Amino acid sequence: MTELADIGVTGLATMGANLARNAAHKGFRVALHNRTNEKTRKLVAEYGAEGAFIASEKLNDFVASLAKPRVVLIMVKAGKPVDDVIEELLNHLEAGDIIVDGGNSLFEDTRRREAFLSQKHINFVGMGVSGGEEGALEGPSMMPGGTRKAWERIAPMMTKMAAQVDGTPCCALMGPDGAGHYVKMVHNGIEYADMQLITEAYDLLRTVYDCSASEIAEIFAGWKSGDLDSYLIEITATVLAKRDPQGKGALIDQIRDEAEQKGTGRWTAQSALELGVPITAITEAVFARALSGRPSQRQAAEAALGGLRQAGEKRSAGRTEIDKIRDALYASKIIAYAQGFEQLAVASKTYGWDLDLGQIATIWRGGCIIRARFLDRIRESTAAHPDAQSLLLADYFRDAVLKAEASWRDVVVLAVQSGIAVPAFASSLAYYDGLRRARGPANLLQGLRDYFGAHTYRRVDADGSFHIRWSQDGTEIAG
Ligand code: NBP
Repeated sequence: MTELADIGVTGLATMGANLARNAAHKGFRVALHNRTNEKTRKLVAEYGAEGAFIASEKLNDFVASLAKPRVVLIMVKAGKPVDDVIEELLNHLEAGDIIVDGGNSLFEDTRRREAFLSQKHINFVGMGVSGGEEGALEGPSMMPGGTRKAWERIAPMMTKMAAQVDGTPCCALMGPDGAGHYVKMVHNGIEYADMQLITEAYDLLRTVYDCSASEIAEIFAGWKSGDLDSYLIEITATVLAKRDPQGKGALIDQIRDEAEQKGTGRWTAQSALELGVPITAITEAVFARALSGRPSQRQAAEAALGGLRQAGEKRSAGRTEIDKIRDALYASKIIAYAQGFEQLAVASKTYGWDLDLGQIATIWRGGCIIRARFLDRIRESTAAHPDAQSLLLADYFRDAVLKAEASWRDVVVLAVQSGIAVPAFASSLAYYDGLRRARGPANLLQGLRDYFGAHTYRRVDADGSFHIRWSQDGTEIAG
């Protein structure tokens, strides 16, 4: 009799196929299934020799080929397809089996599925996977959420399949139910902000200064050897240096300026609004993509309102100007990450997940799209200041933003004067300035709210709520 498989993967598009191959490369016996058979056949034909695969055309055969308690990794399109697959699997699985959803599912769906499946004594793990096609094959960052018992069963496989940094796997149990998918969602939100910031730095160098795409590629390549060292900075240099295969100069100039999105950035912003966490950089990045996706409106506006506001010749960028943009990028990036980590902390309390922020920084150091040297600093800072109310209050980040602050302001002023939109740079700076004010201007908001809605206000010199009888005698009464 054929030996049973250690893990089964159903859904063999880009991510599922590569994760299945990854598991096989690590010595696990992998059962394969896809709704339609072509993908399964193709995978076996092209890569069947890479490891021990057991392919099945029917779901019942696929489930029967798994060792108990069975581990089924679902890698299908997020949303209804996941529910469809779960429903079908339930006809074949038994108590104690484990379903892992490795797609980009909404954490609320994961919470719902976990509650439903636990009633049926099936363990459900919602696992965020980051790293794209290459990461899935070579070693992604994986963020599972579920019960400890289910984690213990899958951990030997997942920790081997994950990227490794300094001998530590980029995979750890995040917490129960939706915790893993939530962490992955915020990862993607931070990725949106990081990419938007990079795009704004590129725009300034390209549009305000007279830098060519290849010159900017070199500038980004240079930044890789400093604090900004990251995968996204590295691939920015590569993309900007790429020549058009159709022979029309830099490829970047032939790519339409309309960004697409699949929804995880928007979900991050929606959740932050629900939780009341100010994540300005991520939200502005989502809006910037939305604005980019309205080309005809932008063309009409440029014709009606005029484009750039630059006076005279383009400037040339020397070392000082380039360094200032680098500093603005770094400071804004610190804000984006501080905001993302604050969102994780608030969600953790709200949903009772007990997220370990240092551990999250640790598993994001490799395999995923936002992997960066910077995450080591976050890991160290959360360990040194476990109770800090913001990453910005940890010594390293406080010193880094203070050092960059003057350049950051200069760059935002330059952008504003030039008519260049830098929503993530500027909103990060606005957040920083708002955060630094122990007493801000919201006293006026409260006064106005009390005037039109009798919403009351609190005084700086007394406890309790108060209200002014605005339309009567103007006296103050306890609210
Ligand atoms: P897709 O998201 O493109 O999904 C295609 C797969 O879903 C195919 O195997 C398809 O089967 C299957 N499927 C669909 Br669509 N509806 C189904 C249904 N009702 N029942 C059963 N199977 C169904 O694949 P992907 O790009 O590999 O991504 C998989 C997951 O990983 C997604 O949640 C994605 O968001 C996430 N993710 C993707 C990346 C990336 O870089 N692509 C990175 C990280 C996470 P078929 O072949 O029969 O049509």
